[in-house]
Amino acid sequence: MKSSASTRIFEALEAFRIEIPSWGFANTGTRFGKFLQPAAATTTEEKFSDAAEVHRVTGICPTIALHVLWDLPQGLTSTKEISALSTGYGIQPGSINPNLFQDQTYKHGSFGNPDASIRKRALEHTKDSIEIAQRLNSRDISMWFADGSNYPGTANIRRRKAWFEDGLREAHSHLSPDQRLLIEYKPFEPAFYHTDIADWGMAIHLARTAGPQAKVLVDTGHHYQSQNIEQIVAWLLSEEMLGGFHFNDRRYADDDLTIGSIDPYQVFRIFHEILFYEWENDTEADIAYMIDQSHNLKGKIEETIQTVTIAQQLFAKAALVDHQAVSQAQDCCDLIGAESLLQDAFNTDVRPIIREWRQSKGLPSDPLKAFLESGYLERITKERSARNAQNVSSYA
Ligand code: PSV
Ligand code: MN
Repeated sequence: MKSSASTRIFEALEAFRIEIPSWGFANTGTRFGKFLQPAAATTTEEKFSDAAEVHRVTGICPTIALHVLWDLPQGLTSTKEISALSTGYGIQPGSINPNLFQDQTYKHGSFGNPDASIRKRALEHTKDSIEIAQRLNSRDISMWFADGSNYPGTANIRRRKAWFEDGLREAHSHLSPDQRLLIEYKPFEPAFYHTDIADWGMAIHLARTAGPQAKVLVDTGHHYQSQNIEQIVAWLLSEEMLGGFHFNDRRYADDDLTIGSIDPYQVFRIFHEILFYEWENDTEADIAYMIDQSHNLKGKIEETIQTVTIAQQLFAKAALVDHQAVSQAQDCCDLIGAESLLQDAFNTDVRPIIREWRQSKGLPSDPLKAFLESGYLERITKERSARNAQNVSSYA
């Protein structure tokens, strides 16, 4: 007989899937330079292969997020190659990310550019991305804009807002009924004075203006220091506007560090708000859990496995919270009682039960160990090192 804790954890693990980003396997760095890794992926095929390896040992990463420019350089024509890779490696294309920031034309913005012909070009790329997603059976199109300005007075903030409203409304009209447009916000970087979609308030406004299939995407690194992210999550849930997450951890800015490496309790609190909402409303929140990290020093596949297993642990811990008891404690203002219910769940070692669950699924009980013993890393290091020694481009 399973204890109620293990039943809760088993149920939570059955439901928990997390998407990995193709760009997490490629060489990346900082604005100060890149340290190339001999085993980094240099082609889209290698990214699929690495993602398949992560899924093989964890069992919870069936999809890979794709960035159009980096993974589908020929746009719509590249969908044939992606479909073949998906079949070959048993990994489904996940969210599709248009690239509206890298091309020289986007120096002064994309949807918010004062030049109508550049706005049109950005919209065409977005429409192509929606069609790419349709051809690949991907549901979500993740919109992140680097648009903004560096100096006061240099941009008409209100007009740019209106251009964003128009562009997103138009993009939304091209979605098929089951697709979603996820709108990601970020308060700074690459722009340092104003960002056109700087916070969740702006994102929710634009999503509502765009149409019913537009939702907000919360990238955990896209907040100011010490901002209460779980409160934002709770509000978005209550407004039925939370579409998904880009998980990563941060110490200072948008650092894209391993999930939970700096503040695991933060991730736990986010998961708790979601599971508490689901319990209270007897519903399943339709949320895409995705990772958005770049590992310029840690081994890429190893780090992705580490991230996925930590996310799984934190989700399992959150599933241990006794919602009925929290609700009662909140109602009678039993502060220590309510808080302790969260702390007790967070402090429970869920790893033995997760190992049991993995065994019940025929998965390795220690995914990282299984990967390191598989010989895959040695093989790709040999195969890729020469190419990586020359390849200084990032992401693609
Ligand atoms: C921007 O910082 C971001 O979070 C967006 O989601 C991009 O698509 C991703 O990182 C990769 O640059
Ligand atoms: Mn992101």
